[in-house]
Amino acid sequence: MATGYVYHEMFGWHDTGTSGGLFPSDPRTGIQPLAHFENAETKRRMHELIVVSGLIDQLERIVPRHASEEEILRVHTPEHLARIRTESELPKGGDAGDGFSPFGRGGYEIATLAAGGVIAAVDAVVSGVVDNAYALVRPPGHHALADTGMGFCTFGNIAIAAEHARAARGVERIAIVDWDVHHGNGTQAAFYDDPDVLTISLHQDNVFPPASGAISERGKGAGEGCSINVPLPAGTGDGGYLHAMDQVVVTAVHRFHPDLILVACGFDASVMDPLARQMLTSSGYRQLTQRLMDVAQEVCDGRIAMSHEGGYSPVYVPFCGLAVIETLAGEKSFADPFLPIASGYAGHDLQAHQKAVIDAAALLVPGIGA
Ligand code: 3YP
Ligand code: ZN
Repeated sequence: MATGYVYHEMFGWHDTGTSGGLFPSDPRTGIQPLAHFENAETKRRMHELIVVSGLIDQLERIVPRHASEEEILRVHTPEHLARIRTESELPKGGDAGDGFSPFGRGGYEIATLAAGGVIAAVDAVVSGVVDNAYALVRPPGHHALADTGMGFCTFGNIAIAAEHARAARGVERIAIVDWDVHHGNGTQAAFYDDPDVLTISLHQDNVFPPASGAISERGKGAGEGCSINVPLPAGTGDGGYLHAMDQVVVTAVHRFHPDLILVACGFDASVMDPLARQMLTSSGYRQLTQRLMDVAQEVCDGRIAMSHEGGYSPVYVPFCGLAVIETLAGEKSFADPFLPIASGYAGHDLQAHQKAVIDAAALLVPGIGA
């Protein structure tokens, strides 16, 4: 079993600057400068733990490349690409679209390396060079829409990689599972009317984007039934997430029978995250990954490529990331030192109000391809 791994130091150079966490700092309104939430450290520290733990020696290193204009334009408008490219030339860079998503000078090239890094991971999986792969990239991608970036995302890395798999590698059916705590609206929008791409987003109910990711968003036209949303209540822990995985994701993937599974892997559903209120532990992430691998083995010869999205706890993301990649690779190294505390929180077992949402989402599964 071989697991591919994409990382490049350049991803740490994506410069979101100082801000009041989310907003541009402004002393006149009391917003003191600090690092932007989406700064290099969570991801850089995850990479360094992968190296220091020795896991790196068990992985197939995949070198990222830049996505081409043609590849980006399969998902984005020429105007969006041109605007990012133009702002990238400015001395202080620009913003991907919503004012929350700053990038520094040269940010265009880092964003194309992120999208191309996910493409490289997908190529390695589809060609059989590796069994599965993890792309640890920045900036993230799942919020980006055809004509704008948003929510820290510049280009839709996963959507671009999925389109590449179909256009250049002959892959026909793709399931995209998004367990970032925020709704994967951009990925969903890219394939909303497409019956050959199933998108499933598990997210905290109504966090970001506002009013996005309701259970009623189910796809349209030929793609009706092929978008599934599971808006989990705040406070959902390992038990609730595993129930959603078993009742919705695994059954949906079985029914859809994809040739490839892509994962928008955010670690902001972790119990330590400052931007959301879910309770996943590294053990939860480990089990989610294992269950997805089991269904992937049944339907698509185990082909899974994951792409890093959010996750803002610089101390905990590395251990959650290690758990996911160890599982992909069938390895085990350092124990998560936080686990005794994190798994001791009350409420990890499935709660009735969580089950109600998950059971409602499970009713959508027979609508896939119906
Ligand atoms: C974007 C602005 C407020 C919340 C933030 C979410 C970014 C993220 O992790 N998306 O997956
Ligand atoms: Zn997120």
